[in-house]
Amino acid sequence: MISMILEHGPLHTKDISQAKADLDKFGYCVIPEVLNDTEIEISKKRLLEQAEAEEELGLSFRDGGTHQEVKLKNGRLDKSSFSVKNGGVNQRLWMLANKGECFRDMVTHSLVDELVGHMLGVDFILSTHSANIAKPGGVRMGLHTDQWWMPQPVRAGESYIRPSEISRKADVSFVEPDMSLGISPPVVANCMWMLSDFSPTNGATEVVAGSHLTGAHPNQDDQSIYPINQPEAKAGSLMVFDGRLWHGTGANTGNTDRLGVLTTFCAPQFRQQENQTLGLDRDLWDSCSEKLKSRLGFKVWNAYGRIESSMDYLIDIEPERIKELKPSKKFS
Ligand SMILES: O=C(O)CCC(=O)C(=O)O
Repeated sequence: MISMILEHGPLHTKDISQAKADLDKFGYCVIPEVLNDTEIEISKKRLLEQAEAEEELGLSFRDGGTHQEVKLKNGRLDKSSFSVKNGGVNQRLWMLANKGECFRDMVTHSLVDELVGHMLGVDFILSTHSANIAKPGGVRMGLHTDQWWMPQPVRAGESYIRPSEISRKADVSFVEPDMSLGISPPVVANCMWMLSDFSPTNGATEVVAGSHLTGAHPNQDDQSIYPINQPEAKAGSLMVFDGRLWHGTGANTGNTDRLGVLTTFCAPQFRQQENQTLGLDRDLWDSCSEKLKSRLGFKVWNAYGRIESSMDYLIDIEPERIKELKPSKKFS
C-alpha cells in the first residue's frame, strides 16, 4: 500500500489536461490565478465580515486549539466545546451558499465542472461549502480522507462492516486493506479556494501525494511516517483534490490568518454533509440559476431525490405536497 505513496506532489499548472493527469496520479492539483485580484478582495472581505459577525453573535465554531477539550453532553459532542472560551482557535463557517454571491459562484465555476467532473462525472452535487480560517496557534487537524464512510470492497461471502455502522473509527480500522480486492473509486471531490497566500508556516493544507490510491485511511497514531507536503500557493489559487486523498489543515505557526474556502462535492447517490436543499435561504431561490439549483441537490437523479413523480427534472423549494386524500364518491 505504501508503494502507492509519492514523496513529492505536482507542480502548479494552468493546463487543464495536466491538472487532470495530476489528479489521477497525485490525488490533487494546484492551479494558480484562478481568482483575479478583484475576486480575491470581494471574497476575502465577505468572508472576514461574516466571520466577525458570527463571532459577535456567538455563532462562531472554533476548533484546532492546543488545549481545546471536546466535551460530551448526554453522550453527544457538546457544541459549546467549539468556542474561543473553550480554547478553540480556527474559525469554521458553514453553508456558504447562503453567505454571499462570491461563494455561490465557486459552486458553479467552470474549473469545478472540468476537474470535479473529471473525478465524479457530470452530475455531482454540493456536499459542504465551508470556510476554514486557520489562525495563529491552530494545531494540525490530522490526516484523514473525505469519504471515510465509503464501504470498502469485500470478498464475496466474507464479513463486512454494515454500511450504517461505519464510523469515523474507520480511520483506524482500515490501515492495511487487502489490495487484491481493489479499492473504492472517488465519490467525493474537494476544492480549496485560497483567499490568502498558503504556506507551511500559516497552516497550508497537508497532503500525502498518491495516498488516494492506497485504499486505506491514514494511521491516526503516528503520521510522522508519511511524506506530508504542504503545497504553497498565492491567494487566488485553487487546489482540487480527490475525496480519498489523505489531507488535513496544517498547524499555523505564523502570525497571519490563512483563509481557505472548501467547496466539497459528492456523487448524487450519496448524502450531502450539509442539508443544502433544506438549508438554502428561501430568499435566494429566485436568483439561483438552474445549474446552481442542480448542484445544490434540487435535481432529481435517476428518480432519487424526487418528491412525487420521478419524471420531474428539478424539485421546487416549496413543492406541492400531496397529502392524505379521499375520493369525492364515498366508498360503501
Ligand atoms: O483547512 C484545510 O486545510 C483542510 C480542512 C479539512 O481537511 C477538513 O475540514 O476536513
